[in-house]
Amino acid sequence: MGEVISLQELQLAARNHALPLEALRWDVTPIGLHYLLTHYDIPDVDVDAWRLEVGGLVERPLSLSLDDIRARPAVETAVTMECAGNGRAHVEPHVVSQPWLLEAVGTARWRGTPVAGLLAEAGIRDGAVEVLFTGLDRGVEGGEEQAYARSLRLAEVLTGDAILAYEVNGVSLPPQHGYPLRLVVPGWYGMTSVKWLSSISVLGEPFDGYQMRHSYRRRQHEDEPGEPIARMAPRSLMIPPGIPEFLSRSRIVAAGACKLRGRAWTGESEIVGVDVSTDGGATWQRAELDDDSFGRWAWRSWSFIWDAEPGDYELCCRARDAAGNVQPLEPPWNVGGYMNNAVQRVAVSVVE
Ligand SMILES: Nc1nc2c(c(=O)[nH]1)N[C@H]1C(S)=C(S)[C@@H](COP(=O)(O)O)O[C@H]1N2
Ligand SMILES: [Mo]
Repeated sequence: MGEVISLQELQLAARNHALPLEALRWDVTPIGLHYLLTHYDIPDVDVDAWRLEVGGLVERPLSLSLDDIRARPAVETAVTMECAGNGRAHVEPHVVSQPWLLEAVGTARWRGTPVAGLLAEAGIRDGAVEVLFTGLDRGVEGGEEQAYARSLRLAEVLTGDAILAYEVNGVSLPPQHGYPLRLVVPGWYGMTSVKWLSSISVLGEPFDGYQMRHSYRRRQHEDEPGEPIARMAPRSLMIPPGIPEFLSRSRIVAAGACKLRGRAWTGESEIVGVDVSTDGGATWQRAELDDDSFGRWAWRSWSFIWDAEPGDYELCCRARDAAGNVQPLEPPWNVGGYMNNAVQRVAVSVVE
């Protein structure tokens, strides 16, 4: 941990907190412990005046109050959400932005109405290719004043499980998570799930706003277009065992059988296994993967019994998916420091 983080990065980190790793113990993250990422300010919303405008290439434009949306067919989905910048502070050379280490993730039960149903009611017109979701929050980024806005391919919206959520874990959305209404796109990195939604617009051309054209692309040089970031790559995390040393957060564990527990997720295919290493990734053993009990879009729990003998160790875990992807040992680099799913490393001293 020798990298230098600036006061500007600390300012971002203080506003946008991560999941304390011990909170991996809950299947559904208590909402105050779910990670948070807000590019600009949390907007001040007068819910009586607020409307969701649905327009663009539709037969019947809609203007809906929160009560109108709450009266629609409802679904509740447990969704693991992760920021695309998770892991950024570990990439070299250093990328300046929100300096996530590895815990920008959480799982929540989002309740709302399916986006596909709302669009079917509005009626999609010929020539539609994308759906644009715009938030109420405004700021300046890359020199451009903008409202936070992201688009999705029409087919993705019509065939996917995206919802317009007004509740999380059984309560109204808290201000920081998008009150009164947000988009939640299961399986995708968090930037897709636009908070404080104000409008949905069906477009005949791909949207080229800042958050699509410039941010959230994987590229090796500033001047190349790169690949848009979409679904979450496979990743696993463990609850650090034992107790922490205050400053380094390295762990002290009593010798004997130690049950390691964690979570694994992906937005691309399916997690098929998790491996654990006690020697920094030189050798691996299979962990026990639990049954997927809270749905297709939520993380899976895993455990591993470690016979801990006195000494110093570096624990690692790695997830494998059905397509044969496995978490790398070293952080991949790109301009934005996105999608770093390199294995977690936990320094542990085992004592008698
Ligand atoms: N309107 C708006 N939506 C937004 C953002 C934002 O800054 N403004 N941040 C995005 C990013 S980058 C992430 S990772 C997720 C974080 O959601 P959370 O804060 O509810 O965890 O929200 C996304 N939706
Ligand atoms: Mo993010």
